[in-house]
Amino acid sequence: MWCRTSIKNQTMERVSLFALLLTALALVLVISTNAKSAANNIASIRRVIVDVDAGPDDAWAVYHLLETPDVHIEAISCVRGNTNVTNVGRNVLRILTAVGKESEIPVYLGSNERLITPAPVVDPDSMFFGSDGFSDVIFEGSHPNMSLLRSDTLSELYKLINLYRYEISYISLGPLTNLALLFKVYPETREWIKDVHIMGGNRHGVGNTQNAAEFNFFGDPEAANIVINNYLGSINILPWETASKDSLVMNQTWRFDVLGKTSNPVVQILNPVERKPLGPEDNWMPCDVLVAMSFTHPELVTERKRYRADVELHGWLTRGQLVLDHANEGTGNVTIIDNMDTAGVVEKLIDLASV
Ligand SMILES: *[C@@H]1O[C@H](CO)[C@@H](O)[C@H](O)[C@H]1NC(C)=O
Ligand SMILES: *[C@@H]1O[C@H](CO)[C@@H](O)[C@H](O)[C@H]1NC(C)=O
Ligand SMILES: *[C@@H]1O[C@H](CO)[C@@H](O)[C@H](O)[C@H]1NC(C)=O
Ligand SMILES: *[C@@H]1O[C@H](CO)[C@@H](O)[C@H](O)[C@H]1NC(C)=O
Ligand SMILES: [Ca+2]
Repeated sequence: MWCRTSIKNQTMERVSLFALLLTALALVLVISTNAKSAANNIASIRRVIVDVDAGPDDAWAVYHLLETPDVHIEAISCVRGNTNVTNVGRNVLRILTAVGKESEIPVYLGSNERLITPAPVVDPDSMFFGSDGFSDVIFEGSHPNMSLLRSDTLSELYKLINLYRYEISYISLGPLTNLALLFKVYPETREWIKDVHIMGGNRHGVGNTQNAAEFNFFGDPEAANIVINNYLGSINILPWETASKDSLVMNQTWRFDVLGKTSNPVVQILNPVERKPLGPEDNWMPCDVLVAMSFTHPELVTERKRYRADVELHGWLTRGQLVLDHANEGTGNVTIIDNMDTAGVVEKLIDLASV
């Protein structure tokens, strides 16, 4: 609203108008410099949602992402896999608490069951990482604060993906149930997620859970099928055959006497968890951290090929198998990571353990 003013007031107004202009100019300068540096920051920050069934290898992956300066973990979502979702949440909090980030990064409890068919009944104590996913190791000191675990999972993940459209990478290190649910409940997310990185599936039909199925894909075959058939961008998959390559598994001497000899609090937690399930001849396979590193340092990937891909749901012997269209190699939105630079991976692991 405009008011009438006296002549005296008009002089004063001119003076203050000049001051106002100067202030405005200064403000514009400040804002534009800030906006520029903010824009630089935004361009260099890589936002991720990490979906885990932790598992010590998930823990290594989360820790690597936490310690990578240009990566920001927007949320961690838990899914049943190595153990039930409550235990997964506890294991994630144990790692975050060890580095003082438990209040900084939201941890969501996701699905505790397959989408459609019931999972085969398994004795929890027969699981590779024990009934609690951390080899049932008894830890000294305080317990993680379980009240930090949140259950408004899908709606909160959707809010993040909507807020940062085309900016968030989704890194999936367990069964794909949460991401499949997200695609079905919030179909826009099929487009808005920047890219998807998956540990799971197989390249040559080599299984580790069934003859032809890998653990994470067999954990929820329908979910894997939904993700691969509905996502509109590109999917990077590090399959079981790559994770179990001789050049990418490490012997126990190296794992515990070299990598493990550190006061780093996360490595201190993971040492007993990883030692317990290994037999004398077994090697250490850090599957999930390979996926995390292929995301943070794509230059470590030395061999990759593109395919159209699908997941077998009906096979009598092959349910859960990742099936590649070999005849059309080089086209399709699924990139299979076939190999990584071992020396580079080892160097990054040593850097991480010595933080
Ligand atoms: C997970 O298993 C633990 C026992 O290991 C149990 O206390 C908890 O209630 C279970 N959570 C769910 C969601 O089944
Ligand atoms: C546990 O977390 C809840 C939720 O953030 C918080 O209110 C509570 O104070 C925490 N408890 C402890 C012992 O830190
Ligand atoms: C591959 O992704 C593009 C968008 O990046 C999409 O238009 C296309 O339909 C996808 N192709 C397949 C086979 O999913
Ligand atoms: C274990 O791996 C390290 C590093 O690759 C190697 O130097 C060492 O000889 C290996 N030890 C055994 C017992 O295989
Ligand atoms: Ca995992």
